[in-house]
Amino acid sequence: MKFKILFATLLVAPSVAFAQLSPNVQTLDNPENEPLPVHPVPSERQLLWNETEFYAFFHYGMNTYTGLEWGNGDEAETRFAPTQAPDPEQWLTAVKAAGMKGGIAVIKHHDGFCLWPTESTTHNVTISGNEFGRNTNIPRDFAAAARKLDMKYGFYISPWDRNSAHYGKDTYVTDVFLRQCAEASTYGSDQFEMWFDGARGGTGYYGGEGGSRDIDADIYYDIPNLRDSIHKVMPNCVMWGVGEEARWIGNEAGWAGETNWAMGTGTSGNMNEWKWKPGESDAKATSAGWFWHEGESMKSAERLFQMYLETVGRNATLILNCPPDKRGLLPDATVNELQKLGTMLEARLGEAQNKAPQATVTADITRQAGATRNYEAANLTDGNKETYWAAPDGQISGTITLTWDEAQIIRYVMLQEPIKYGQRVKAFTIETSTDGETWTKRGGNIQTTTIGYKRIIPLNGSTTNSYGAGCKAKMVRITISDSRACPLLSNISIF
Ligand code: FUL
Repeated sequence: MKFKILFATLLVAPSVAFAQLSPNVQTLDNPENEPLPVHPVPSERQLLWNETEFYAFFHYGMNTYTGLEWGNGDEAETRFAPTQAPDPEQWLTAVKAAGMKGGIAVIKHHDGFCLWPTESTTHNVTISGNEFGRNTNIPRDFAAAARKLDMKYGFYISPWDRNSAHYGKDTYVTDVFLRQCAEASTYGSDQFEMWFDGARGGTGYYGGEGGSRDIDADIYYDIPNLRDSIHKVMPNCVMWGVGEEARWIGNEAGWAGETNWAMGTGTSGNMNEWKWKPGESDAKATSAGWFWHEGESMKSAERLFQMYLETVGRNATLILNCPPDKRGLLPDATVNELQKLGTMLEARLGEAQNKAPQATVTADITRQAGATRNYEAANLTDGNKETYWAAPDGQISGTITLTWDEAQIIRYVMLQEPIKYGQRVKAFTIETSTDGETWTKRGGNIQTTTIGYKRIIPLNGSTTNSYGAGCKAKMVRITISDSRACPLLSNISIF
């Protein structure tokens, strides 16, 4: 009997004691001592998508010439008559100067007019009003320009089609809509996002029949099938909106919640949702509609910078609409303001301004290193997105301190979590000190709750007037006080 008990104790006890004493020790099945992910986690394509951060929306088409925002579908093709050759390279060059990494071009809006020579409908550029119109092929030229400029690109193809006689019938999905998606993909299988908005039908021309046609989007468009087909051809293409791989941020005013989870819906998401659905904020750079309108003006670079802080700086992506005019070009005022925005972003948040790499970085706790990688605080400022600082398992807090030899004037702190392990941090604070003894909390009343892919905190607590005089600091202390599992950070930048 005694022998039996001893044997059982020997068998069980060592592993229990071992686990209690050093929970982070490398094990055979986890030689790198990597932290476990907290679910949900993003797919590979969602990770790549998030890195695009800031990109443009180009609403151009029949509405540019009719002055409408939602064409009825009965507009004569001849009304599409650009006064010059539409030039997507000019569009993308201008937004690249603003710091954008890509763009999405509307190639068919709700009015159904297709901006390429499609086989799916006669309502397209081939019978438009002039030579410039008839030679237009936006998906072809947009994809080519993006590749030339080393930018990402995607298309907006409206599922709702107010022109088509087939709309509301099965033939629309198979013979018109899916065909259009397939045709668009022939201009390149490297689209990073396709934008399918939620418009579910309503009144329209419908081949002359008129009336109202309403559908249930999920069932009618056979979304799971569409998503699978798209991924087969374009493995890195995120299906926005009805595709459920990225979500609408809940407003068109260019802001996300200060708390913003990559799960759930709306401005703030929901920590407890099971699906990874990061927020995208669609907003207008101009004063009127999504399409170009006579007399509209461009928002100021300062206002757009604020939008950037309130979207990209709050764990969302920003898709900023810049509508081409009747020439098929971005107006000069748009090009100029975009250039100013780019200069402003470089001066305020450009890598050359980052003061974190010159600081010494320490953490109060650090996860034990694995066979070939460590989780030290120095990983936070090494400019490598694959390395990160990690706390040991079982910890839900941690403090990181950056110290410079000389005091610095600073205005913004940028934080990033390595989101392939899930979004984890629930609360943090930022403090500065000039002597290491007295600490001042920064960020005013901004809720320092979530971080996610990227969070930018203006230290003066204002997104409308964030630049200001800055604050003097010899040290910055970031304290994570709550997290869904041991906290991880991949980057700290300080400007
Ligand atoms: C919405 C559309 O109805 C608007 O016209 C615009 O294209 C916007 C970006 O998406 O769903």
